[in-house]
Amino acid sequence: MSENEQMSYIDGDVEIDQAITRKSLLGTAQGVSYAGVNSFMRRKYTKDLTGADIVVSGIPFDQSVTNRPGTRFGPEAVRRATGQHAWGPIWPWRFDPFDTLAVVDAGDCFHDWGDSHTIIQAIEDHADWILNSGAEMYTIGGDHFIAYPLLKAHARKHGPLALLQFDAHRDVDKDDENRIDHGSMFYRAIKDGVIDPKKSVQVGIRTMFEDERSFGMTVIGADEVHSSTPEQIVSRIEEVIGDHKTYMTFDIDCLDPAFAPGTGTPVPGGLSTYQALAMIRLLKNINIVGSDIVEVAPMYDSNEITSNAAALLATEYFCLRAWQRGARGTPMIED
Ligand SMILES: [Mn+2]
Repeated sequence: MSENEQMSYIDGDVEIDQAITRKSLLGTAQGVSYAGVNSFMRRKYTKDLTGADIVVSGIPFDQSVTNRPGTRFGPEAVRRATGQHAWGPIWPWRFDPFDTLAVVDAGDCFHDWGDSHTIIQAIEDHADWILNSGAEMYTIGGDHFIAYPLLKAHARKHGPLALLQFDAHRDVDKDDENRIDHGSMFYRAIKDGVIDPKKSVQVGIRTMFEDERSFGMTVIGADEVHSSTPEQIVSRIEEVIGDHKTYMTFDIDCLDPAFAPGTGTPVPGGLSTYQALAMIRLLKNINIVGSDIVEVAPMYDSNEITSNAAALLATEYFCLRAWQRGARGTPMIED
């Protein structure tokens, strides 16, 4: 190989390892889906956030779960699964969201695994670093507790937020501040004033909680999702949230275990992947300022069904955000 050919590997337009070889933050080059340096949708893997519109990062924390652990492996698995969707234009949007949005993968948040109580500060510091760069965050969990420090950091920047939560569980158990539990953090978020419950919607719920008060939130059960169209559910979401700044959190256990077996607290009777994708696709009027996807636990997965679903839900989110910033698809060519 000549010196010039070797140099082409650092010019960025190669078919493997774009996570470390790409120069532009925009665009998607063809690449192999099964090999190479792992990064979200083959975006640049870097701690340099300059010029990024949205920063993807992982929070591999799973020490607050009530049932099966393992979501510490979620970020790695979801990143790997996105490789099979990073080919350019995305159906049915018909555009590449990364032609519009500059997105980098900033790697994972570090915390001391021997001291769970440092997780709140570690995530807040990590989130502040990203949000202070001017970029938005997209976070891959990790168990759902991570949403609490993420919401705190987002509320510092934006004020009290509307929460749009896709989940089998409401996660509003009353708790004191010494506990780290993935079933109580939205109670804490309400109590702390970081989310506005009257502007918040929980979708896909199918479990009871100790205290069945709504705390002012709008609760849309899985049964209602099944007996409605995605359009009907999204118009209810719009009625509640209006143009309020919104944080969207997606617990993969919102999906039925048939569609997402790889999670810690699966609950049958949930949404299909299609129902969730269709709703995200319709959130065009929601003023989203940050989002996450949590609770993917790859060791309970089967044939990567769950990480693949999470990868496509994330991809759909980026298409939605690109559309909100003006991206439009090219029409199908008539012959
Ligand atoms: Mn859940």
